[in-house]
Amino acid sequence: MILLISDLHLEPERPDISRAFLRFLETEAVHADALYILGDFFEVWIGDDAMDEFQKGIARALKTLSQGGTRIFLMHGNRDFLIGKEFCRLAGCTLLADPTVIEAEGKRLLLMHGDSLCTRDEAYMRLRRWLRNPVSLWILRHLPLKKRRELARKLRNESKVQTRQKAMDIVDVTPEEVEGIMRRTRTQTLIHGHTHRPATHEFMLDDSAATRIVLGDWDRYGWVLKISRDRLEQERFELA
Ligand code: LP5
Repeated sequence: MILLISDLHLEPERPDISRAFLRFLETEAVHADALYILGDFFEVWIGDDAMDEFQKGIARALKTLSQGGTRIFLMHGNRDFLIGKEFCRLAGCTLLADPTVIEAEGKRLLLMHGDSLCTRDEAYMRLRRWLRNPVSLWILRHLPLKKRRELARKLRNESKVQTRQKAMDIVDVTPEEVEGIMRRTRTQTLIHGHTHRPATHEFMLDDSAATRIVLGDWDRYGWVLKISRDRLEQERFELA
């Protein structure tokens, strides 16, 4: 069985979420062949060199899981795209490109964080292009810590203000983008997070049935998608 989660937004200010996550590792993930974390695992990540005790503790918990035999795969989200090799080494996880196609439990699955599908959100697309180009990434990684913290704080504040003013369909995935990438990757099942709108969408892609599963964000509840040969189901559970 494989497990998929995303959008935990782990931070010291939400000990209920990190407690639930640690419990999830010990009770659920430990029995899985692989755990896939599809982005926004942390609330914000400004570089591996800025890792604090909270983040190191999470890395150690993942390492324990990986040493027990569960493979761990991590994809960047829009909050933690600066996670790098050092975190992955500490956590015993493998960084996944966005998008990635995997073959697991007899299924071919397209995995994404989901933010790149929200192309109607032009202001975000501009910001994303700027933040993710190799030159910006190099500059961001080499800024002094104080500057990175300040920049992350300003971006969060501006994002909060602007996101509140955006229409619901602007901040959701664009159907044509979904169809386009599923055609290009020859996949019938897409799994992503980001939008915080957990659901399973069934639709026709050309002449075949297709599915888009949106993973839930961990806030009031925790969410996990469990996939085995005969089952594909997203479960919601209480954090406490
Ligand atoms: O995150 P979420 O889901 O709330 O909103 C996203 C989009 N916003 C973002 C920005 C992040 O929230 C904050 C980034 C965290 C920092 C990570 C490290 C940064 C590196 C810096 C330090 C090394 O991703 C939001 C989408 C929403 O998803 C739904 O898809 O709408 O996009 C925006 O809100 C973008 C705004 O529309 C445009 C923002 C322009 C910012 C202008 C810069 C201001 C500060 C400059 C200071 C020099």
